[in-house]
Amino acid sequence: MRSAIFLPANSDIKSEQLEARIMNILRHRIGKNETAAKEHDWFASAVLALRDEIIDRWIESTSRTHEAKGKRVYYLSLEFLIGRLLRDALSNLGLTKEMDRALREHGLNLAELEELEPDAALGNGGLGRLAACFMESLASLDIPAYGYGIRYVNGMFRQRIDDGWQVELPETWLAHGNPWEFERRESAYRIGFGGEAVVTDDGVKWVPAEEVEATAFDTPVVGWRGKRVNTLRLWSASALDPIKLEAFNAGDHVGALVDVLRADSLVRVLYPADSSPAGQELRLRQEYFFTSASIQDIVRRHVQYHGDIRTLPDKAAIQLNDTHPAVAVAELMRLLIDDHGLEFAEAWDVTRETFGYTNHTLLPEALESWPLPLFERLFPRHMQLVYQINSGVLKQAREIGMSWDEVSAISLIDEGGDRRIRMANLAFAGAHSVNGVAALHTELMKTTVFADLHKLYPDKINNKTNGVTPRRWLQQCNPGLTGVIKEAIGDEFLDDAMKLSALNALADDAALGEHVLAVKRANKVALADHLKGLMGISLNPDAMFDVQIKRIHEYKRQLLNLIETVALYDQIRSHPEIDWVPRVKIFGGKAASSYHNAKLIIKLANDIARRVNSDPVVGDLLKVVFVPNYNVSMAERIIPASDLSEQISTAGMEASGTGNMKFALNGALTIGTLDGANIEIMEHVGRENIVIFGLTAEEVAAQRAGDYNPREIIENNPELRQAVQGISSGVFSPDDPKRYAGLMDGLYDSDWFMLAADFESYSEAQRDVDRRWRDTAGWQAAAIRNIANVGWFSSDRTISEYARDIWGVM
Ligand code: B1N
Repeated sequence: MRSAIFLPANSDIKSEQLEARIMNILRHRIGKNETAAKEHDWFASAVLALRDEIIDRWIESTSRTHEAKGKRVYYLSLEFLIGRLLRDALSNLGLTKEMDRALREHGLNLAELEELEPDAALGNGGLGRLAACFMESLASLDIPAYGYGIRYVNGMFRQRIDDGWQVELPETWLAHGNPWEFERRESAYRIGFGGEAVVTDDGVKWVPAEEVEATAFDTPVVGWRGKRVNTLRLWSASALDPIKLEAFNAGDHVGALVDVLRADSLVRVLYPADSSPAGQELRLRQEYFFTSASIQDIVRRHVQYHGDIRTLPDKAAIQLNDTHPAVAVAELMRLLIDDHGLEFAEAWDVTRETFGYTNHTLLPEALESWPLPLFERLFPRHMQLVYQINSGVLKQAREIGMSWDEVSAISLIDEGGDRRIRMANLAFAGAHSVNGVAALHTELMKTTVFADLHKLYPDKINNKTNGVTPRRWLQQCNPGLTGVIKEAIGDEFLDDAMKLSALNALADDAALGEHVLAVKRANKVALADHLKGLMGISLNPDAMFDVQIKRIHEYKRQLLNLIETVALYDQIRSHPEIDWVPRVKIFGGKAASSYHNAKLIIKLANDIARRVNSDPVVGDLLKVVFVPNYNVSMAERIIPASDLSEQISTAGMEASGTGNMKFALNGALTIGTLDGANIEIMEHVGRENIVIFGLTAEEVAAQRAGDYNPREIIENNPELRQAVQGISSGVFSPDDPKRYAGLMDGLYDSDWFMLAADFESYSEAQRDVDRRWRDTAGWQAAAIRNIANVGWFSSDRTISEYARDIWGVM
């Protein structure tokens, strides 16, 4: 329900009004006139002018929820990969044209100003980007919600490629200030660490040894058509006593500032690790810092508006985005028992009814666990509560007759070797819902990592297949395609992505096919221009743009793609007379700073690119590009310009993937394994409109358990053998011939990620892609069928399911 007190959704504020506002802000808030204004001043003025528009709706959304005494959703996430906001906010408010016109009056270009906005990269990859898509869908579906996270000063590092190697540089996204955020000094909380739990007359109290202050910074999140504006609340840290005067006066000028440094370190930098734990104390402190601030904020708001803390589950649904905020379970228990006087059993009921937990990975190395002594030292009171929770859980397990092995698998404490707290078990026990992010992933949760917990709590695990917001990932990043779709089927799909299915009836329509093709070509030309400027490389827009952009990780198998690229290169050189389909192989992605093999794979991509791109025999038939500093904004350029989407993880290892959905929505065909959401994409677009290859998850498990022999496979496949030997012997690294010997030895000796097993099937699938490409009309029809049938992967659908099944807000 849109309230009418402010502007209607597709605002007809004239661009003159917007312009007047911009000029007023430039003069009175920025303090400049037109002659003195630099481009950043114009950018800030444009954002602030738009922000005024947003604030009215923001206040209105909040008061509407207050009046209705409605239930709110709280999404706790250590990562929010939101990217740029200007285009998103303009588009969702229907003010793009108005802003464009307003700026033109002063000789400015909106698209150019948009480029000045830094990416807010407060996340690593899929998990953080999912949180951002969810925030947008929550607002679009008019669900009252807060996102809670950390206001990192340095988000994801900037990647430079030096001589083919990744170099990490700090990203200073706040350098020019952040016009989107509001500091809320009134919303500040004390966050404790260390000390001890003391028994007092009215129960146990935690007396921390250190405390820092968490202060809220709020960013408005504008939903589609401006329906609702929600809040992304990010916490910053400061010292309670910024300068220890005693120390300062005694001449210890550095020591006097130690508290400031300690607080600052909590929000200084995002851990750049995707799908792997950073087992450092600072990480655990970060997790607790933002979790405690968020839970305190939620509890305070509840008591203020609803009085009785026992009704919390009626008014608050808290979703834990992976285990990073799982300490929330113990923190809420502590507040309920120690501050609000609830009995343990009652507090436990309130806690479980309030929390939901989403699991995003089954990779064993990614499951968070903390050494018990560390946890106990930082959180002595929480440790007591974890023990108490655990004894209840284990008692239940024994009561239903579980074996000793099962009981110890369920325990919140891993007793093997050094004792550790298992955060996934804590989250599982402390939540009423535990969900996976794609159907296969959810089934694997039940049969592998969570099998024993699932036996004890058979009603908790449920599936919520991921989704992406079609506003950012179709309308904003691909206005050309959006226009063509509108012309073909009208504009209902703008409000309901399922309506894209009307395109099915037109999939073989030659005129539509040509329009889609023309838009794709224009997007490819635009990308080629951009990459020419960025890297000096010339790309042929008529070649197939074959793209793998995502974090660099062995399980995602960029190496499989690279080896196949080398095999193709060898074939083209042996048979230059064949009419090969010209391809541009585009790679992009960051490697965790400490991930040796991932960094080596980046170097290999660059070494292959250098060799292939300068080979005159190959010419335009094959180009290899490693795009530096892949981020959200780069994805928005690359995806609309892609023909082929590489989703080739070892089956069973990619929990869902979300890039896969974005490509299909923009009319790329997928070459992929039966992994994560690829399976569901196949089910939606039809088996004929996707290229599937490789082992299934079950087959991967069987091979690993059996006598998998990669050496034999490599030696018996001449193409694979030649490619692997070439790389291994230094064909692509003449300056250091042994550079890749170890990486290739790993394939012969263990090949955990099953590259050898899947190579033949992958390379056949690639030749199948070539055949399809030659049939332009057939390719276009398949592309249209992809667009038509992936509306289901809108995060609006995902969020509706969470709202209905987990949160009880719809
Ligand atoms: O979460 C995405 C999925 O689409 C991807 O398949 C999945 O790999 C990704 C620790 C993670 N899982 N786990 C993480 C990120 C950071 C970190 O410190 C783990 N990311 C995923 C959304 O569901």
